[in-house]
Amino acid sequence: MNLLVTGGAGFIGSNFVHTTLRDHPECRVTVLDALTYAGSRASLAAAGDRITFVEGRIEDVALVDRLVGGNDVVVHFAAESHNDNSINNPSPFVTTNVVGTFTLLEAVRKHGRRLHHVSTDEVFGDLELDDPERFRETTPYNPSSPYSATKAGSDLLVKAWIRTFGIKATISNCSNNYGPYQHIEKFIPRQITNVLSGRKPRLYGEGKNVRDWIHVDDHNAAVWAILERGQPGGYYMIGADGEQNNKAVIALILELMGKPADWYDHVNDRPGHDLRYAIDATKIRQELGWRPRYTTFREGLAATVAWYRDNAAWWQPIKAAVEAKYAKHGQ
Ligand code: NAD
Ligand code: TDX
Repeated sequence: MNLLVTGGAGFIGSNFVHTTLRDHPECRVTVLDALTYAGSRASLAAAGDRITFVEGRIEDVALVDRLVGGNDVVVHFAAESHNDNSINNPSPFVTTNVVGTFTLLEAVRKHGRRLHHVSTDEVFGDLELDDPERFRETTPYNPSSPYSATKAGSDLLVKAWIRTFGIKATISNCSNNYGPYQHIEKFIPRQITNVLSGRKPRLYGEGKNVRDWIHVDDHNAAVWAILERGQPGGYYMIGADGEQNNKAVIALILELMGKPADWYDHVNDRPGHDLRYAIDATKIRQELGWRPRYTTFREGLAATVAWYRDNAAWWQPIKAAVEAKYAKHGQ
């Protein structure tokens, strides 16, 4: 199988490439990535010359047409992915997430190729802390931020292309990922690298907000289950029953890193901050037999702390600039 992986130099995409080379050596992998601030060739260094790397944008019609035509399956990770950035400057989110996905869809339609579209639980909006409901495949879309609105837009385009044009596509909506190669602007690696740099972790607001954490390898195993056994036109929720509030996550990071429990700062909250995400992954568990391998958050988080400790060369050069950007917003 010839796989085109968009966004393969980013966090989840690079882990997907490494998983694929290890577990599916029969696949030929081409990565299409624009190498924005979030993408890095260093995240693919371990793949060596076993992949073809193309630097380019998913909105480039001619390039996308050629690459989609030359592959069997497209796994679409490329996106602008950070909520805080989408609040400060929404424009690239519309271009990449909406126009980029549209460009891929038109090429997939023309060439009759299979597409898997990687999306997020944030398209469903948020839940109250005490709501017994969790997001499932039938939950209505209700996004809150410019990021989640553009991801919702991209999902709806894929759904329309499935129904109207009969393209062979699947969609997954996953909860918050953590693991190696995650950009240090994101919550967990920001706090780990803060501690490693002698800075206190930074908690938005009171820290009551809940996220449903999943290790990136479990997310990618679910994507593979969909590629191999998913129903054409099917939608799948991916989550590992990992609900934690942000305060508890910081407490665990401090404990794992040998710091006092109160060694963190409260900083400005995120405007429109979603309160809680929670996934009901019954469908993918029952229909595709997928199960998360990381059953405790502590185990996955300890491995992630060790990865950032061992790979300082990957994140240290950008740490000061990331923190300077946050400081401008009192975060
Ligand atoms: P990331 O920001 O780490 O990586 C995105 C990658 O896409 C980068 O390598 C970047 O260079 C590339 N890219 C950006 N714009 C591009 C463009 N116009 N053309 C080509 N490449 C471009 O993101 P991530 O966290 O790895 O997320 C990957 C996907 O998974 C996204 O679609 C995101 O919405 C989704 N997702 C992420 C999470 C999470 O917790 N991180 C959870 C659920 C779903
Ligand atoms: O320094 C911080 N302090 C803090 O308290 C940062 C960066 C974040 N937070 C809070 C905000 C959120 O409640 O932590 C939580 C997680 O924040 P992010 O890492 O920015 O993730 P989130 O906004 O939940 O979105 C993530 O999960 C869904 C990914 O970035 C998205 O790409 C994915 O779709």
